[in-house]
Amino acid sequence: MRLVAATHNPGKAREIEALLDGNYRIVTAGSLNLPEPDETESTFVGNAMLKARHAAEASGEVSLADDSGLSVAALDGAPGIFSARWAGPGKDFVLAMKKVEERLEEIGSTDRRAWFTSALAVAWPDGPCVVVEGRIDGELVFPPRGDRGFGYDPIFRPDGSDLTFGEMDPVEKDAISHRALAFARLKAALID
Ligand code: ITT
Repeated sequence: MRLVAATHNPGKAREIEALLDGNYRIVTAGSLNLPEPDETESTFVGNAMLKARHAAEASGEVSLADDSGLSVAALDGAPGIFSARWAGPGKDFVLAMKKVEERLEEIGSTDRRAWFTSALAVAWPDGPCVVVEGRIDGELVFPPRGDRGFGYDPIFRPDGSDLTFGEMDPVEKDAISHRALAFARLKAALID
């Protein structure tokens, strides 16, 4: 079955494809030239539903969206839903990771607790929308370590691991990540 992945982020698209385990033929919103909607909601769940519904209406096909981000405890959950926007129009995540470090320095916090969230939504054209959320907790690491993964992966070390997501084999990240947990919940929600 064909599934539209409502994302313009190649790093995410790679993980979505791997986590679906070859069971679906993925086409991305980017490759279909679907316009990117403004993410106007105030939660991961709200923005995931908005993106999935938008892609389902624009393509006429079942669409899957992920809205995700890094939340820092000492920054009251920032950047959170603004994680992509902290990287600016140039999508500069070296800059975004530096910004996280600078904000922590500004407030003099040594609390490095953080978590990633992924909200996954599946929408049918003119039909229902199912949404679930996954989260993984860990600690921030400065300077950034590793060049695998995408986005904020080099500064996030999940609890129970010595490696940052940026240093991990993608298979290892996909076994434990916020996105993997959300996919497990999505499968349970759709099949059970
Ligand atoms: P789409 O909306 O087109 O899917 P986006 O990158 O704008 O792409 P989001 O609005 O959900 O997506 O922004 C999430 C940002 O959070 C993303 O750009 C990454 O920088 C970061 N992020 C999400 N999941 C991540 C992960 O597994 N590893 C590292 N960074 C992640």
